[in-house]
Amino acid sequence: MSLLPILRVDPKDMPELAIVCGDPFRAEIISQQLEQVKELAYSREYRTFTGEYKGVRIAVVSHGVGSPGAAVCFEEMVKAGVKTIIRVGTAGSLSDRYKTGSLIISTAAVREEGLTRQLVPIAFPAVADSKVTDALYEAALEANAPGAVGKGITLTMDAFFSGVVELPHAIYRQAGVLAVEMEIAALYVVALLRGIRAGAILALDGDSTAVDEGYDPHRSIVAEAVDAEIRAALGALVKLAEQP
Ligand code: R1X
Repeated sequence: MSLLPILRVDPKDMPELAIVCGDPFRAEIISQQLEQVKELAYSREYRTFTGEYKGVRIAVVSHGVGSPGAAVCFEEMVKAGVKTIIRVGTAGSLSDRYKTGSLIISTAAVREEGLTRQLVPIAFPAVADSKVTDALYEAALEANAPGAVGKGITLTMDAFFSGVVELPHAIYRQAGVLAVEMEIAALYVVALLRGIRAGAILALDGDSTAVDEGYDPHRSIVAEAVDAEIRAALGALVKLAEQP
C-alpha cells in the first residue's frame, strides 16, 4: 500500500496502540521513553515515531493544534489500523478543585468546536472508551503528578484567545466541566464513528479564564505534570495491550 497521504507513513508500519499529542517536539520527548525508536515521518505538523515500551509496540504521533487538523491525523491513523489512541495534552483549568499541575482524565468532551457537527449531528455524545479511561486513571494515580488527579467532562473549543463574543467557559464551569482544550471532541467522535477506542489525559497549564492576560505553559510545575501524564499514558497502554 502507498503512504498515508498526509502523515506520509506506510500503514503497515503503524502499530495498533498509539499516543498522540499536539506538539511535534513533545512527540519526540515521548519517543525517548521507547526502545528501538524509529522516526517514520515528519510531514506538516504530523510527526510519527514507533518503538517498544515494556515489550509493547506503540506509535507516537503529533496532531497539531485544533480539531480539524487533529481529525485528519486520527482518520489516517485509523485507516492504517490503529485500534487504541490516547491523547496526552495540556488544558486550562475550569474548576476550583483542579489547578495548574493537576491531571485530568477526560471521560467525555463538550462539542464546542466546529468540526464534529460536520461528521455527526450535535446530539451525538463525544465519549471516551471506559477501559481506556479506567487504565489512564489508575496509572495517573501512581504517576506522582505535582497536583491532584481527577476525571470528568472536558470542553473542546476552537477559540483559544477571545474575540468580541463571550466564550462559554463560565456556563460549563457551573455545569461541572473540569478543563478546556482544543482536540478531544474530534478524537472521541472520530474514534466512535470508526469503531476504535480512545481516551485522553491532560496536564493543567493555567487558568482558562486568564489566557488573554498572560498564558505561560513553560513553568516547571507544568513540565512535571506533563512528565507524569506521559508515564501514565505509557503505563495505561501496557495494560490496554492485554485487554484488546
Ligand atoms: O488543546 C490545546 C491546544 O492544542 C492545549 O494546548 C494547545 C493550545 O496551546
